[in-house]
Amino acid sequence: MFEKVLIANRGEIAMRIHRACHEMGIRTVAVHSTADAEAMHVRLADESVCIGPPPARASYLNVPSIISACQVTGAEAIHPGYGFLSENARFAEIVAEHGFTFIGPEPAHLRLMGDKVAARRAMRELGIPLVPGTEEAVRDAKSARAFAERIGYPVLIKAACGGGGRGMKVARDGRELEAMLDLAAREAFEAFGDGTVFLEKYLTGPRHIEIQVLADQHGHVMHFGERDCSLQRRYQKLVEEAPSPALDPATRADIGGRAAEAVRKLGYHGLGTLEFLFEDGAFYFIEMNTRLQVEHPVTEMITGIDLVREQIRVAAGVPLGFSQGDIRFSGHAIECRITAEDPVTFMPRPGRVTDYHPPGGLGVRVDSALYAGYTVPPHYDSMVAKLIVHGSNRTECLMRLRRSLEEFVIDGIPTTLPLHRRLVEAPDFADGLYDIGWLERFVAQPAEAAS
Ligand code: MV4
Repeated sequence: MFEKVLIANRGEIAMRIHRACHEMGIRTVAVHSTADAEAMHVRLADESVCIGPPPARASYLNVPSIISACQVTGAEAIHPGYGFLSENARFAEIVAEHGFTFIGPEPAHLRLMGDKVAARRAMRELGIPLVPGTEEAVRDAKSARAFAERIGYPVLIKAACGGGGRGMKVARDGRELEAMLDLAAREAFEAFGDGTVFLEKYLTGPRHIEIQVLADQHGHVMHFGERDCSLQRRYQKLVEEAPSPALDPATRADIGGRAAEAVRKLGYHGLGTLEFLFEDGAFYFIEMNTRLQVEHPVTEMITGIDLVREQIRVAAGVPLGFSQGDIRFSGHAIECRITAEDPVTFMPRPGRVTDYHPPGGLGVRVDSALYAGYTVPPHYDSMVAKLIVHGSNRTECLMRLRRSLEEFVIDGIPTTLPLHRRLVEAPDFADGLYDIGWLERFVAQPAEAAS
């Protein structure tokens, strides 16, 4: 096992990784920008290195600085967390070229899943169901139109290098499709340096359900069931839960088993998530995430397994110490992402936290790097805390969530806590009756009119 790990991230996820490391007897190195000198992840780590000025490009994405920090501190491995360099194949290669271990999959798998056309091809060949769509990139408007006529409108134009909703456009007929293809390609080129686009049938009211998988370097793969991440707004998830209110145990075992088998055949190592759209009882693969995800705690809460510890162990080459049959799903978990934003306009509102009192008690977990007196810097993501609640069933989980949101105090900056408090009172949420469009409609309602 590693003796020292460098954590190439900040905030709650840097603390989450530190906690896993210390339980395993691994010492930690924090890296930070000048804006984060007072950050909790820096205070908690055994050592810290300043890697640059506030903009992420100059610090948390500064590869030479991060590699140097590894060299001067003698860390053996780098955990990239999520965002930043976590899915950057070139970074993973550079880490390996310098003799360090990247805690994540092989560069080839990062590259494969970063290309959505290639990812679709790989999954199709492995028998994973896909949204009907082009097998190759779109070459010209004429063939695109011919293809769209076959699968039927509306269709979505997606960027091959996109993901997370960036660079998507809906076309309702042939005229719209022709008008939007060039624009989509130009936007994709500007955003990702690659203008490759492809088409998919546009599903209008699906749920977003993802399967957590873990693979070691010895051919063992398992799944940890699903997370329902349908409660999103502008591609930002607000609430996630496990299990999904829409799945039964047989469906879970079936899609989970197929996802794990596909990942085994790919020769993939590490943690991974297969994202699906789920509509009318059918799954359609859209993307695979090759990193630890923000919402991993809901899976930890219902399985009792420390996914970060397992991720570090498999990166070190340790065989998995348990198999699929050992995984027991117990109860229900819900995560609320709390951001430093105006709860109505969602504009980021960084600033100084004057009071901070997280909730506690049985089944309540708060992953956050906040403390009273901390100033949330304006340079990074606005998520300041994750509240994760577990109950023996969904009803108990909801009761506990309502009570925890009541207790939670973050003063000095506006946060989305009031929105979450309103959300837990919504009958549709209580009944688990929502799709990916539900939250957008909910936040558009005035507070008093909310049902
Ligand atoms: C789709 C879709 C409908 N049909 N693909 C958005 C994020 C990116 N990962 C894929 N996304 C979507 N792909 C087809 N063929 C609708 C979405 C989508 C969405 C997906 C998951 C969660 C929330 C969403 C919100 C809007 C659109």
